Amino acid sequence: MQERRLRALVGRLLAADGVQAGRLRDVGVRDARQVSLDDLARLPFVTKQDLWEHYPTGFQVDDRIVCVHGSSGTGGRPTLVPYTAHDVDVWASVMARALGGAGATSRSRIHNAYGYGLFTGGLGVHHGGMRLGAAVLPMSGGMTERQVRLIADLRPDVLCCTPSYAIHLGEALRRGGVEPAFRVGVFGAEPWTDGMRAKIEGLLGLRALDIYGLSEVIGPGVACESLDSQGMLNVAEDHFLVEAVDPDGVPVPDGTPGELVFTTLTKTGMPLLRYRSGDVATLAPPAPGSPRTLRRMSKVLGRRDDMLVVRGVNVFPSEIEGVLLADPRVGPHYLVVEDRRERPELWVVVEGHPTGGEGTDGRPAEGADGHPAEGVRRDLTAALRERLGLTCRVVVAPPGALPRPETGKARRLARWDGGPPPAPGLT
Ligand code: DLL
Repeated sequence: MQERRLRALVGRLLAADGVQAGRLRDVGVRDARQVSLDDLARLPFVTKQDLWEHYPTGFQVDDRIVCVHGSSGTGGRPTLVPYTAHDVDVWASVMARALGGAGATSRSRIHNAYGYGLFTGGLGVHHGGMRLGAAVLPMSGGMTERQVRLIADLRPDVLCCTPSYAIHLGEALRRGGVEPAFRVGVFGAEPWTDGMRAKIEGLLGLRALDIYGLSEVIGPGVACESLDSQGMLNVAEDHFLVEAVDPDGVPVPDGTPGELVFTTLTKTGMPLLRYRSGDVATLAPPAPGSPRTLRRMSKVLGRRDDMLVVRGVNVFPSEIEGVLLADPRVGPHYLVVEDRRERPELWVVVEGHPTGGEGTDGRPAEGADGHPAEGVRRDLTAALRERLGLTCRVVVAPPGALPRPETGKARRLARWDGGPPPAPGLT
């Protein structure tokens, strides 16, 4: 089926005679019937740069467009994605599948706090939830007090939002004395670790699953964990063929981290052949013994362009998050600052836990000067050095010092080239 769909896609691209048709002809593809799945690795890539160069609609190949989505994207440069009615139908079906795999049913109430708008999170969950026959509460992001109120009144069983907003909402529910009835949460749109998963599950009393997607490919629903997918995400490979490649674009074996490359087998508005996502993950076959036949991807390990190289050491922000979340004395909000002013330094700003958590031995951790924050700072510096092989400058700020993402994606990485520091406590 994938091969049949790949041929149909190549046929559509050649017939439209756009940018991708030219590139296919450059590698000798003139007839879609020549193409097999084994040829994939010799077909041309598409990159974000290509989409920017042909902004706004240079990759559109069908004029029956019913809506447009996109992302504000890196450096404020938007990427726009036109959808046909067929694309929206595919989207609804992969999202319904994702929600169903997470245990949602036609009797579910889905509290949807992903942003509605150009961003695909809100409307993606909306289409999928309705396709499933569930009741979707289109909350969008922000106005947290109102969200707490509706969670108390309507008692939804499924929560959909970014992981950082899940924590924010969980803290607000706790403050308001509301005990939610959520069974499962489907969280994504930004990187998060298993440490963050444990925090969210503890705070909200639900099973926290990861959903992945990107506007260029369709939005959320490209891949999603299910209750039985053993910590990996099932890729909707009947619609989005996935590969993982090294920096030279050569496919890597299963289990080796590589940049995810997607081919939208069934899309018609803006179909993409071998789109380089920039997201790094590993791939794996279906879980052994599982009735599911889809290949799986790991959680996103980082972005190709997010990898920091500090004094020659390669650092993914997710590794830092792993260390921070393992320490119960600090809260889940943090900011990593790449200081590029003179000697390259990595700052890690954390917040002390509001409840003044304890050291691993159960006693409050105190430094040489008897100040609890000093003990935390010293321990985190040591743990980060151990994990990353790099000495970071750790700042323990008071609870609430870092900005909270009410809407949109969490900002956990900042670059400091000069001017005022991007967080409190940096010198
Ligand atoms: O974030 C689509 C989405 C909405 C996914 C809601 C899941 C839930 P964009 O705004 O185009 O689309 O951003 C896509 O976000 O390339 C990744 O770098 C990152 N991303 C998305 N999901 C995850 C995830 C939506 N589960 C970009 N883990 C992608 C890590 C993610 N990163």
